[in-house]
Amino acid sequence: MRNTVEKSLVIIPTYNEIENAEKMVRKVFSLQTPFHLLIIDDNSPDGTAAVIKTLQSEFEGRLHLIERSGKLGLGTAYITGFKWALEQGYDYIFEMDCDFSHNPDDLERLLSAVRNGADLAIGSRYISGINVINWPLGRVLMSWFASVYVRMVTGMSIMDTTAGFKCYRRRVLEAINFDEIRLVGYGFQIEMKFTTFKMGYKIKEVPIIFTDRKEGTSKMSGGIFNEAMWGVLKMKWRSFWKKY
Ligand SMILES: Nc1nc2c(ncn2[C@@H]2O[C@H](COP(=O)(O)OP(=O)(O)OP(=O)(O)O)[C@@H](O)[C@H]2O)c(=O)[nH]1
Ligand SMILES: [Mg+2]
Repeated sequence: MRNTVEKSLVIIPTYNEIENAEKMVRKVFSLQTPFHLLIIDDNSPDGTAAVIKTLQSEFEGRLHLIERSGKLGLGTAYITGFKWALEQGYDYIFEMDCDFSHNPDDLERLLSAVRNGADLAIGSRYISGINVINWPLGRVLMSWFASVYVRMVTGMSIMDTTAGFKCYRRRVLEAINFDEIRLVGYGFQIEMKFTTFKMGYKIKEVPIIFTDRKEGTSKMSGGIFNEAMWGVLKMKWRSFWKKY
């Protein structure tokens, strides 16, 4: 029989986040909800994984680490984390960045949305105006128009389609065939939402304020943007043919 105490896991992929890693771990464990953390580190050259290992004895049983051999991308990092979370029996599974763009204080608001009936809660920058701090205007516009484009192509009513701050109810991840998730980067975030949407699960956007990273370096690249633009069309096409 499964444990009756509900368990929440926050998955954080890291690549060269040494400036943020310890601060992030301490912040998450200072919250009232007893979240567990899973860090998926891709052999960061700056030694992020070593920092996590030194903290593991202090937070025994709550701080978990999976080390991969090299930079394999955000999408596969999350899929590795999702599979682990399901095996370990977690009920609520979160995605969050390590760079404090996502405010850990909002984890509890996402959790409440799912506890109150949503299957997927999305920390949304665009549900009440545009809540992005310190991004150059060009990047804000690109992200906002990308969301409009994705809504048009997919028919989803989600305002922040590329958001990466989320809480899934376990049953959503159990229902997704991860082998069929093709896109990486921002495309991965879109495809996970589209898959959840197509299966008819209840999606709720929770307004958040997103702040550009202060420490560490960006892993964003133009390639990821192109992949998302073309990938969304291909994704819609595949889903159209699957119906017939
Ligand atoms: N494990 C793993 N983590 C990654 C990889 N790429 C990015 N990350 C992590 O994923 C999260 C989001 O990456 P960011 O670099 O912040 O991407 P972004 O938010 O689009 O761009 P910036 O905030 O401008 O840097 C961070 O915690 C990164 O450390 C990767 O290939 N593997
Ligand atoms: Mg970031």
